[in-house]
Formats: sequence, C-alpha cells, structure tokens
Amino acid sequence: VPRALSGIQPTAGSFHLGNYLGAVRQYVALQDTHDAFYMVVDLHAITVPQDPVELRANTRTAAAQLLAAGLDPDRCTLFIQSHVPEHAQLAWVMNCITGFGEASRMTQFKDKSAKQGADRATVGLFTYPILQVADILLYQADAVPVGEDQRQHIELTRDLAERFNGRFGQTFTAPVPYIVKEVAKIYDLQDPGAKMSKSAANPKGLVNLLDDPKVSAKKFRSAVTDTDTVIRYDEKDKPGVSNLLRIHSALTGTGIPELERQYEGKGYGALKTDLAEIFVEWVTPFHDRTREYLDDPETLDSVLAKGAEKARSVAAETLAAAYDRIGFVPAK
Ligand code: AQP
Repeated sequence: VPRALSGIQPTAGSFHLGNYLGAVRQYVALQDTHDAFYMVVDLHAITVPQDPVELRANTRTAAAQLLAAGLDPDRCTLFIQSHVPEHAQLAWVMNCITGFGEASRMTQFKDKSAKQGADRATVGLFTYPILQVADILLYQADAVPVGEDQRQHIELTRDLAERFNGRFGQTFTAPVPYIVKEVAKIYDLQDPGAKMSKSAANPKGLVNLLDDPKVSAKKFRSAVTDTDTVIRYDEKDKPGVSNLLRIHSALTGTGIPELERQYEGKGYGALKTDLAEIFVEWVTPFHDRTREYLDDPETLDSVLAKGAEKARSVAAETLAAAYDRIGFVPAK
C-alpha cells in the first residue's frame, strides 16, 4: 500500500476553507487508498511567534477539526509533530545537505519574511521547508496531499531525497505532490487574485470553518465578482466568479459546466446566496463534531497518543537508517 503524509499548522483557532478544500479533504479521501499519516505541525507553527496558551489550545482544536472533517483513527495515523522527536532530528541532517542558495530560493520564505520584515524573520522560518522535507521522508511517503502553494517544497523534498540517496545509498522514497487541480488554490473572497490565507489583508475575504456560520454566509454574499452579470467560468477575466464556482462545485459535487447551465440567466446574487446556504449547511455539522471532540479531551488525547506511538515506530526506523548511512556511531 502506498504511503501518504501531510501536516497542517495550528497557527489559527480555525482552519479556513482553502485549507479544507485544498488539503484536508484529500487527507480524508486518501485514507481509503493509502497508509496515511497526518499531523498537526506545531514545530512549524513556532517559526513565527506563538502565544503558548493559544498554541496548546489551537493544536488540540486542529486535531479535533481533522477528526470532524472525517479522519478516522482506525484508518489513518493522526499525531502531533512534537510528539515524534525524529522530525527535529532528521531535519538537522537535511539542513546539512541543503545549499544556502537553494533554501534562499523558496518563495514562501521570501513572501513571509518580506511581510514580517527581514530583521524579524527567524532562522526557523528560513529552514521551515527543510523540516518539512524531514516530515515527509521519515515516513517514506509516496504522496503528499497539499495545496498548490506547497509544490516547491515537495520539489525540494524530492531533490534532497535523491541527493541523500545518491551520496549515502538508497534510504528515502522521493514523494510526489498530490494536488487536486480544481481546488489547488482557493482564492480570497475580496481579492480573488490572492490565495485565501489566514493572514488576509481583509478579514471579509477569509472563510474560517469555525466562525459563526452567519458571519461566513455574509462573506459569501458580499464576495467580490465583477461588473459583468454572466456566470461563466473564466479564471482570467472572471477570477471572483470562477472562485465561487469552484467552491460551489467542490461542496456540492456538481460539475462546473452543469453549474453554468443552472445559473444561466441568473445574477451573481443568486450564486452567492446559494453558496452561502450550501456552506452553512455543510459547516454546521462540522462545528458540532469539532465541539464533541473538544469536549472529550480524554478521547482526543488517547487518539493522539496512539497516533504518536505508531508514527514513532516508523520514524525511528527511518532515522536509524539515515544515521547509519551518514556514519554516526550507533548508540548502545
Ligand atoms: N487558499 C488555499 N487553497 C488551497 N490550499 C490551501 N492551503 C492553504 N491555503 C490554501 C493548504 O492548506 C494546507 C495547510 O496549510 P498550512 O498548514 O501551511 O496552513 P497555513 O500556511 O497556515 O495556511 P495559510 O492560510 O496559507 O497561512 P499563511 O497565511 O501563513 O500563508 C497546505 O497543504 C496548504 O497548501
């Protein structure tokens, strides 16, 4: 059975719709076809400042949302990254075979450090992609379900896996990104040229799954479209409408050509109002399920403990192999 691995950051109190459609939904689907490992990446989260109380709460909330979205602890391994120390250990090794220039070319670092100001960006933020490389290689993952913004990091993972294997002998599987084109990039509702992101300039463009559904419905109803009136999929000339059509299609399973037919002769208002309703109907049970997991911390913690144990057994084996190839003396 092929392996899948992915991680999501606990950097906000809620996942947003881009996280869900671009990544989490694929996590759920891959449970059926892959030996799947999913983690809440708290080590990644601290590459930018975090309040300790919030980080702890957000990490649990992230795990609860993953379960609410449909991850089944009997069919996948769900854990918290910091529970498996091998991530930090292999990351160090990978840091030591990564070129400084190579790491400097990562566009996410460039964007995020530019936003923060170069003096405030940490070395951790710079080496974030290399920690991600370690995350993936530890599990010998074949497929990594992610959104389009992560493609470059998966390419780096392949490069470093091949470099290590070439230098020290076959050790790691080189993974491929698992990116579903239709939902690879969900755009901001107010700025359809930008990816929906938790650091959105305008909060009205960002749909958080755990926000009050009424608030989210309003965001859909006031989404930016264009001055034309025709509902047609056209990424270039109608990015706002196309984004709404993609979201509609992803949530209802209706193909985009069929949606174009359904909305023929109707205005943007109809599309937005429908989408608001569809979203609320989908998200309401998601809230309830998330709340149930959060209200039962014993069950949640036991799922995460079991997940960490299973993850560690796989990760420890890979790390031992890597240490051995490098020439470290085995600890007795
Ligand atoms: N807009 C998006 N469309 C599709 N996929 C997306 N992802 C994120 N945004 C979109 C995917 O979600 C997964 C988890 O991402 P993450 O843990 O890196 O989350 P994040 O970085 O906190 O999400 P943001 O909002 O993108 O954060 P900032 O604002 O910090 O950049 C990944 O698979 C990602 O591709």
